[in-house]
Amino acid sequence: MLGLVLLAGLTVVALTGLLSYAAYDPRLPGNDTTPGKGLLGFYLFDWPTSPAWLYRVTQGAHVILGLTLVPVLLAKLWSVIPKLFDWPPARSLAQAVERVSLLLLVGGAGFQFATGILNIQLFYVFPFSFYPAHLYGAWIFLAALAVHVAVRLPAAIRAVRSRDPRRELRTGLAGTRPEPPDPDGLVPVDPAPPTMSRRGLLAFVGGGSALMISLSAGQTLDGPLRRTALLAPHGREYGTGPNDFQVNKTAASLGVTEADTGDAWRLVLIGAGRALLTRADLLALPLHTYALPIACVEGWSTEQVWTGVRLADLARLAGIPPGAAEVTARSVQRVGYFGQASLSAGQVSDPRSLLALRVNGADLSLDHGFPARIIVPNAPGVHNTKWVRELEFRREPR
Ligand SMILES: Nc1nc2c(c(=O)[nH]1)N[C@H]1C(S)=C(S)[C@@H](COP(=O)(O)O)O[C@H]1N2
Ligand SMILES: [Mo]
Repeated sequence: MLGLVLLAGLTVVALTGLLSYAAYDPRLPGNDTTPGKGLLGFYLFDWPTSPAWLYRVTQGAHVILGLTLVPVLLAKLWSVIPKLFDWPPARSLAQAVERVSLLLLVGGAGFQFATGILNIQLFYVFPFSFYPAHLYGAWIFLAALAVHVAVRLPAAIRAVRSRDPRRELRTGLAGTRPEPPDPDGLVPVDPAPPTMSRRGLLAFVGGGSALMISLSAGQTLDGPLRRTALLAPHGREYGTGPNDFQVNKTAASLGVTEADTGDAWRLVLIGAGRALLTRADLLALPLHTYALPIACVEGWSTEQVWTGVRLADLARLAGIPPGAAEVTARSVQRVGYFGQASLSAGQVSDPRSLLALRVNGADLSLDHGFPARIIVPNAPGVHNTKWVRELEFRREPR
């Protein structure tokens, strides 16, 4: 039963994770956090701009569901612990193959959960980059999972069918009997009397999972529910000002100063030619306002009302027709990661894609990217570059 829950849940976690990698658009210059991906990029596609909330849903599901499955995974490992240390390790070639796959399955699950949780908790303690490690780990785990499912699914279905769930839920500790010995040897040969009923185990694990959902979902749903997100590493309460919503990296933490962003700031617009624009020049262009979410890979998200110049208008100004133009946005930021991101022609030509100058009716605060930042519908948060210094438009290679 635990295995079947994990199979369903991890399938969704894996699919949303692979979608997240596609959302990063690693084929565009500078976006590839995993240059050595090789064949693993076979499924990449142009990440759409509609619906605007899609990445919010897929990445929220990835993170919340991952946390929710932690109690299930721990219970599953607990239930097979004696088998993990079986000796001799293999009695036949088939068994040797299965045990190697189990090593990759258990190790892979442990690695994926550990790196994912450390990353969303902002503990960057690993001596390697999260993005490639989590991607390679995913494929190793999925390959081992495929072997495991092929070998074990019939037994799992037989085991679930062998019991009437309603009757099981009515059986307390006194009526709980050990499993009869099984050919796989997962059942102890000489079990001690049970200390917990099966329904007790399910309630314990299910309760743990419910707790994980209730402590994490608030940061994806946002609004008043954000206060319930006790597992969120960022603040749980916003102020009431127009710029009072979650900040990922502050200007100070990246060494972005008033000098970089004050009166001397110019937007360098590169395309057929090269032009410099002041913030006043940008404010004099046609401005548009849209409510769009920021949805971070870490699972948190928040919708705000942005005002700015359409990227499509800036492409035209740069002399490249929108629809054929992709862009690389570079920040004034000199240290840290994520100081630049490239956007596809589809993203540039969406009328809701902005170089935002204002949010919720006020000028952007320095922490939210003043004087100008990118905001694109359905893009992962990391592509909404703050403190933009340069927009380089070029014809999409075809
Ligand atoms: N220059 C720059 N832009 C950046 C980042 C950064 O580190 N540097 N972080 C990105 C990430 S990961 C996210 S989720 C969003 C968050 O935007 P916010 O801090 O305004 O909420 O900004 C993006 N823009
Ligand atoms: Mo992010």
